Amino acid sequence: LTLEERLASYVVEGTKEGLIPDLDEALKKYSALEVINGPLMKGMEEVGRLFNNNELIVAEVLQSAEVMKASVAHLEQFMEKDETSVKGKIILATVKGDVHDIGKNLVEIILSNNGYQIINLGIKVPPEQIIEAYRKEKADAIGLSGLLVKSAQQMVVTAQDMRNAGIDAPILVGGAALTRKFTKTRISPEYDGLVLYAKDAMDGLDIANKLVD
Ligand code: B1M
Repeated sequence: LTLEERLASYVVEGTKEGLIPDLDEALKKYSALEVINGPLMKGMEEVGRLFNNNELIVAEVLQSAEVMKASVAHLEQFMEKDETSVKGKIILATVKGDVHDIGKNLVEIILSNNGYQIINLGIKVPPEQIIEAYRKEKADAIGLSGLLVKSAQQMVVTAQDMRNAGIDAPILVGGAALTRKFTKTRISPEYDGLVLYAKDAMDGLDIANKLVD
């Protein structure tokens, strides 16, 4: 197997044996983020495909998730850091009913490496908790992540609850459950502030930078 194929296969097989030396090898060729977005994400996509075909069980997907998390944890130290003063404060949450957090945590790393203070509320976060945190932290924006089809609907509910609570801070949304179109036609009409869709973590950073400028 090539180095890239090996990296994808650690994720697919859910094994960490040999992972770290291969990640270090890959860093000679690629940036940390390229390793994540390239071979590791390719492995995750394959996991999703196999899971969909009932060729993997949840316990196996969890092991794949562990490999992805360990890889991101190792690669984080090699990511570019912008040491400038705090640009803004952003709340992050995976919406109610959804446990997927690898993408959200990647967004946290990218944003905090680039001057943002992140309040990460974790997974399965109900709207009330987001509203409470927003008020307590006086955040500049709220980031919602969701990977399940039902999470897209949950974002609509979350936006309604936030509007009812009188909040109109910008909302950044992302995760495989969403599309730009869904964001525009379903979430935005339920909210008074801006609702912006990010296709990946770097896109999330670009949008956050535009918001604070
Ligand atoms: Co789940 N799962 N899962 N799963 N899982 C999916 C999402 C699924 C598509 C797999 C499939 O069937 N093909 C499917 C959803 C189907 C649907 O609703 N249409 C699914 C399912 C069905 C389920 C369960 C229901 C399975 C079950 O129990 N029967 C269950 C749900 C539990 C729940 O949430 N209530 C479940 C559970 C799990 C595990 C716990 C085993 C594990 C998650 C572990 C964890 O996160 N700690 C897991 C995993 C790993 C996946 C797949 C395989 C991979 C997800 C992932 O981590 N990708 C996934 C299939 C797939 O997506 N290919 C699948 C890597 C990650 C970096 O990408 O999160 O998309 P992602 O983030 C991207 C962008 O989306 C974006 O930036 C990142 C890249 O830079 N982004 C944002 C994300 N959030 C953002 C927020 C932003 C901006 C950008 O701003 C705020």
